[in-house]
Amino acid sequence: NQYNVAVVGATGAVGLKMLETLEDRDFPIGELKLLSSSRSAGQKLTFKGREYVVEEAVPESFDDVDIALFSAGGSVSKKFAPEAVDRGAVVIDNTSAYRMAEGVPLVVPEVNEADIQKHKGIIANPNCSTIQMVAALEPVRKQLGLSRVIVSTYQAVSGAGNEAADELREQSMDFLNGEDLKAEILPVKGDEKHFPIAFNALPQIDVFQENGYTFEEMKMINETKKIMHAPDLSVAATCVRLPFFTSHAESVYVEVEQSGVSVQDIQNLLKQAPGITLEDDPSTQTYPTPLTAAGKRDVFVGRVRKDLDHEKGFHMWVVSDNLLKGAAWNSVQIAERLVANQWL
Ligand code: 11C
Repeated sequence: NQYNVAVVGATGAVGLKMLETLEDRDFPIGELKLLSSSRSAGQKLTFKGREYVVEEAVPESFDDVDIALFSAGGSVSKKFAPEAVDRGAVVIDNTSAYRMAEGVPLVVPEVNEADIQKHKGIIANPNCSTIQMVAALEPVRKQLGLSRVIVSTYQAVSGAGNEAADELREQSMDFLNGEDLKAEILPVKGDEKHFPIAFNALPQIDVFQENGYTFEEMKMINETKKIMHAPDLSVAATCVRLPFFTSHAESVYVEVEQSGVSVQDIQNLLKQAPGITLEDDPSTQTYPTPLTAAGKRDVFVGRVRKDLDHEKGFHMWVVSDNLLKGAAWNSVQIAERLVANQWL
């Protein structure tokens, strides 16, 4: 079987990775449509050696489309995802527009693949920093139970899009040349103040909510509970942007429900888990970093340690390419499971 696929937001940081991933995985595509806002329409992109012109998305773009991968911002998804569904497509949406909506599955295949089949046209792809964390924690939760998660993130600028990556590049050059730094995008495009990211760390990702947490932090908290079907799990997050381009890293503290668990027990669970690579050996300085994880589809885990005071507490370091497992690969993986299980 072949499927007609549309990629909405094809020219963006995630859209380009979606095309790369569809090509790498040899996804069974009949016809491919590359769509964008009017601003990027007309650009040319190559897929499997053939050149495609990016078209402006309009409702009729979704006629005859089987699977539509959206990654062009929440407002585009709100406008066009229902149109695509009305025309018979299944939407895999990589924005926050529908993630917490009742009846919309929020899926990380290693955790809750079976939720895909409950879709009513839209399947949501979680936030990148959430995906890698739940993929690493699910094997632990399944076997040992989980009562508490406290995470601090170290996130790449590409999470905020190509403009943020350009801003880091320019500021880094200016900093090294002793010039004044221009900050216009980060921490959040359109927010009141901007601060340099080069040689800095910004404890704000996305806008602040009334409770003092940022939207990124609340995504990690709420999405984790929904994906794991664990409304009572305690989750707290602090999300920080750092000056590197690719991969998010996370320091994760968990409390398991079982007693008497060892570091080796957790390492063994992670070693056997799908989509996880354990890189953990202090004696050889083996642990994942953003640079070593970039360009790879797995979630990498290292630095597994037992808390020194809490018998059921463990710490670990989780790193993954935010544009691949955090976005494009997770979306394509959902599409693969959708067609393999005939859940369209
Ligand atoms: C960041 N995690 O690094 C964000 C990007 O909700 O899909 C992903 C935003 C989202 O800024």
